[in-house]
Amino acid sequence: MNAPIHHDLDLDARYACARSLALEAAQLGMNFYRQREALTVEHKGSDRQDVVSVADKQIEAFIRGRLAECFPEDGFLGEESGSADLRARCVWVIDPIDGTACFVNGLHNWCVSIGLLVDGQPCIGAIADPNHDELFHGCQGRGAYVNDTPLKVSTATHVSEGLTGVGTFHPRGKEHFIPFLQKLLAEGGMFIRNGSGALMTAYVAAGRLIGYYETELKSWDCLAGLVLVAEAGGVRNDFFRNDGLLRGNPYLVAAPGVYRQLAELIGPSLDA
Ligand code: 2AM
Ligand code: CA
Repeated sequence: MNAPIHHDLDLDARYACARSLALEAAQLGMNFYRQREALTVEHKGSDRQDVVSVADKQIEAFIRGRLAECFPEDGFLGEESGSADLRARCVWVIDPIDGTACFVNGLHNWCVSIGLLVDGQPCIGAIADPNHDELFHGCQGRGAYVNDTPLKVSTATHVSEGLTGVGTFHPRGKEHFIPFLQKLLAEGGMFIRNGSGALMTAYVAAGRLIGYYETELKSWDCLAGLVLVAEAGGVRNDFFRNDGLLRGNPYLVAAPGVYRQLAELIGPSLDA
């Protein structure tokens, strides 16, 4: 399917902005990260594993403010500050820090994720990982890159040929996690969990992981990465069904040669 070309929208300006803003926000994140002992960490709701710090909130405010200045007509959805104008043609979907639990515990797997939906479709993505000097970015119809290197998904045809990213969290869906791991191992597969859905999605696009399954994910964790996966030749499940943009859903992205096998190992809960 040919990608729609949005001649009437300035996608060049939005793509450039997504990349530079992700890099700037990631540097802000690094300033907090180097002084993380001083951060007050709060828990979201009743899940003691779901954490947030002043860094998440300040970085989101920075990104949101800049986007409102540059593209006042665009909508916005962020993990920490909620949404505005979701009916706009262009809606930014951002996570100021994806991998917050890693961030507050001094583990280097976190990033800033900035995605753009155009007419409801993932169109632009920028994921900045300042600990590894990697900026993953892509735009519908124009390819996906890490820094200047093009991304391509793995050529694997069986789960035993590479690593599969996984993740789960407490409030919903964790009962599907162990059964999946058992089946993956029985097939000779192997799993890895790095704590950042955006980075694991980018790693699928880069062919570093053959696939990535999360029992439940939020849209701000994956929207930017979905652009990269599509542009790099990967496949995803129907993540946006049942109001997935706002509520989240089970999530699978993979190289085309292993997508079906992974979906079968997960079973019907993937698209329930
Ligand atoms: P976060 O760091 O932005 O919270 C890791 O498996 C992934 O799970 C991360 O992308 C993490 O995002 C996400 N995650 C953590 N808590 C979550 C929750 N309550 N709902 C959905 N995803 C969550
Ligand atoms: Ca976050």
